[in-house]
Amino acid sequence: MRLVDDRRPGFQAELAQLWPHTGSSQVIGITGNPGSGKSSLVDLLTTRYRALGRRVGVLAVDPSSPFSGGAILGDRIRMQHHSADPGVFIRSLATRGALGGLTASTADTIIVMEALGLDPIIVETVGVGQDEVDIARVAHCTVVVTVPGLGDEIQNLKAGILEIADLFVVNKADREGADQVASELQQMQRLGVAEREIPVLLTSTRTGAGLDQLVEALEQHRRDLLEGDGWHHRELLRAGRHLRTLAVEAFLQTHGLAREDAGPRALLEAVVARRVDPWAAAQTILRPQEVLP
Ligand SMILES: Nc1nc2c(ncn2[C@@H]2O[C@H](COP(=O)(O)OP(=O)(O)O)[C@@H](O)[C@H]2O)c(=O)[nH]1
Ligand SMILES: [Mg+2]
Repeated sequence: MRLVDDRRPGFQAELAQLWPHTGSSQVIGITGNPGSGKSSLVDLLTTRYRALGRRVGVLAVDPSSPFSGGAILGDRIRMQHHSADPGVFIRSLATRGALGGLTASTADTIIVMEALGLDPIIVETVGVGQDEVDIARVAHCTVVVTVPGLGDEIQNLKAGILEIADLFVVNKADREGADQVASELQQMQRLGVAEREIPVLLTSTRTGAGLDQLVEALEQHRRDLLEGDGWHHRELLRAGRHLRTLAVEAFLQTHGLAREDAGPRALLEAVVARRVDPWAAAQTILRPQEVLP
């Protein structure tokens, strides 16, 4: 696992060995605004899946703050009571993708978890930016968490969220206004020309309300996908995204562009001095045999 985390030499060969033994675990993505209760939900979901005898993988994608780095302390403490449980495997990953969004190592770590027989594998995203859309290309089921009391709740749901949501969860249902948010989510779907109905569930991690229903909805979603060609379709999307991130990662690495501020120095100097335009510079990287003007 460490080998993959740190992308040490040889990790690809290790993963390649595991690959034939993967492909049946359900990957659940949990996204939504910071503070909406994603980590609390993951915690309670883990407890419920354990009660069903399932071995669970939890992957928390942390914001890679240059200041704090690493994992969020609160989440660490929260998941601590699972850490003594050999049936629960917890991993934190930084979002260190050069292009934003989830890194290739997210998918790689999931593969290791699958090979360990963990099912489901729950991925909690930071809930901001590109990784929110990205998660739908990583998960078989994407859960979008929202809460009452944000003001124009539904308007606040970012564009594109309807396309990625497989389940809506209105968490903090112990608070006022949760029913309102839920019915707005349902109404919004009626207005749109939804090709499928996205279930809306109310949960409270304070009282535990709705958690059994959430597990059942997740199980139902898996059954639905497996019944038709949905599972296969998701697998194709997932493979496409994984290949893309791997290819981009390798390309950036090869051309010294992996770091945000990096690039071939002479080329950068030429761009900054306006001797070369960025479009031509990009072409130069793609076709290094062409000489700089
Ligand atoms: N009232 C209430 N508070 C909650 C609920 N779920 C989470 N919280 C609180 O909301 C805060 C953020 O929760 P957290 O799980 O860290 O959210 P995340 O940032 O989305 O992972 C914490 O203080 C939780 O105790 C809930 O169902 N009801
Ligand atoms: Mg969290």
